[in-house]
Amino acid sequence: MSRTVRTIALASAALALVALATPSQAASTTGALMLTHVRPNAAGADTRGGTQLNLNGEYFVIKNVTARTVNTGGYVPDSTTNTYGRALPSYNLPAGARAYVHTGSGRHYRDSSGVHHVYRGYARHVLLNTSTVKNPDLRLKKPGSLDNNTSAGSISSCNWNTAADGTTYSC
Ligand SMILES: [Ca+2]
Ligand SMILES: [Ca+2]
Ligand SMILES: [Ca+2]
Repeated sequence: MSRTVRTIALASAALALVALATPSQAASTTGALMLTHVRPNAAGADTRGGTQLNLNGEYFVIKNVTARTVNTGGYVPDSTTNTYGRALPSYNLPAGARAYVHTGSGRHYRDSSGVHHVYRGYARHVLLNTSTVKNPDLRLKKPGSLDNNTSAGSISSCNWNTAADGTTYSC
């Protein structure tokens, strides 16, 4: 075995070990914020008589993985099936903290268990309940990125396929 072949073989063995040790659903990020969970299908009926219901029951969860406060303003959630992903509102998320990013309207706040809540202000549900065509279904992109359904600017992603009613999925 030549040195090159042996080096490649060792590298492959090391990669195989890493693959075994890493859960397939582990959330990850290359930036300051990470998508950790998603609830694409709000509990109960989504609409009734043309009225959108429980918009804030549809959400995703982000975590500040850094040791400093990060302002969420400008980060772009890009659903890969549409192009109306407005940037996140300005909100100071403390180091290590998590925030539920709700689809509907409300006043951003920190709840009694220390989890934060941020509101996107949509008047309709925006995360597909069934999304089996695209992978991932949602990307979080760094500020200044476009909602153009490509990976450009992506720091973290989430895929769910078919989302059951009122069920939260790990990213
Ligand atoms: Ca939905
Ligand atoms: Ca529902
Ligand atoms: Ca999109």
